[in-house]
Amino acid sequence: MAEPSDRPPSLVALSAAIVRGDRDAATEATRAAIAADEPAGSILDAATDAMGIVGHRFACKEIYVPEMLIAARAMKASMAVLDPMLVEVGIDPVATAVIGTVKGDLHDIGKNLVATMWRSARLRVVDLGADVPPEDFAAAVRDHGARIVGVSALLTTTMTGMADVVTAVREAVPVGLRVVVGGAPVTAEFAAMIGADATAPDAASAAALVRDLLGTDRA
Ligand code: B1M
Repeated sequence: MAEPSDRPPSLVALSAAIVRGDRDAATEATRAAIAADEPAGSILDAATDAMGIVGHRFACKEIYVPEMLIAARAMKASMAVLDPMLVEVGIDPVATAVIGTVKGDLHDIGKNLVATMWRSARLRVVDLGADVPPEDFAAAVRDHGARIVGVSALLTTTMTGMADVVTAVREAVPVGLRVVVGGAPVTAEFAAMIGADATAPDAASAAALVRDLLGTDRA
């Protein structure tokens, strides 16, 4: 991965646009990066790093929630342009996955990236959105015949709610359902403690993980 200082101009422009929350400039820079044949992974890295800078500034009280929100909108605008590059449309999905962000948690950018990477891994993905109560996860895995359920959390205060999701989905589908949890505060120890099957640190690893869990080449 290129160090931020070595990045080509379109990716530097993309990061800067996201950090200052300029949606139009973020869209434009993403298009420029694609036109310049930058790999999708590099574009994703530049955008994700920008959100890291935003988080750091928030933690240092240099910016507040409204600025974080407009940065998130700029990131989403960029991802909307990048999405088709990340998703290789699978003709025959190998399985269905349900994904959502845990109750009380509004962070959905990372979850959306995982959903995109899972689609690229030939899963049919039912995205429940953010702030999803355990019973909605349970109903969705049952109704859609899901083999994978993904639960995301970004807050230390909401990650504990993942345990309730694990309980609820295992009651709904006692056999054959694989539970994947993730998000910045989630560790392998925590995942094991709440009875999840696995965790992944980022969206690309989450796609590799489902390949392993489902035992498929491309899934
Ligand atoms: Co908030 N926020 N936020 N925020 N926010 C963080 C998470 C924080 C670390 C910022 C900070 O203090 N430095 C901090 C959490 C501290 C903590 O709990 N330890 C924080 C806080 C405190 C809050 C509020 C409480 C602030 C307040 O109101 N005072 C509040 C909570 C609201 C709520 O949820 N109830 C809040 C609100 C918001 C916004 C709504 C303004 C906005 C979210 C908008 C949105 O998502 N639509 C926001 C944002 C943007 C952030 C930061 C800046 C960026 C998050 C992000 O999108 N990152 C974040 C700081 C940071 O992350 N450095 C911060 C980019 C994204 C690609 O990464 O989401 O980590 P990430 O996803 C990765 C991996 O984690 C992983 O793969 C993804 C892609 O590679 N992954 C999975 C994620 N889910 C996965 C699931 C998997 C597997 C992997 O399997 C299923």
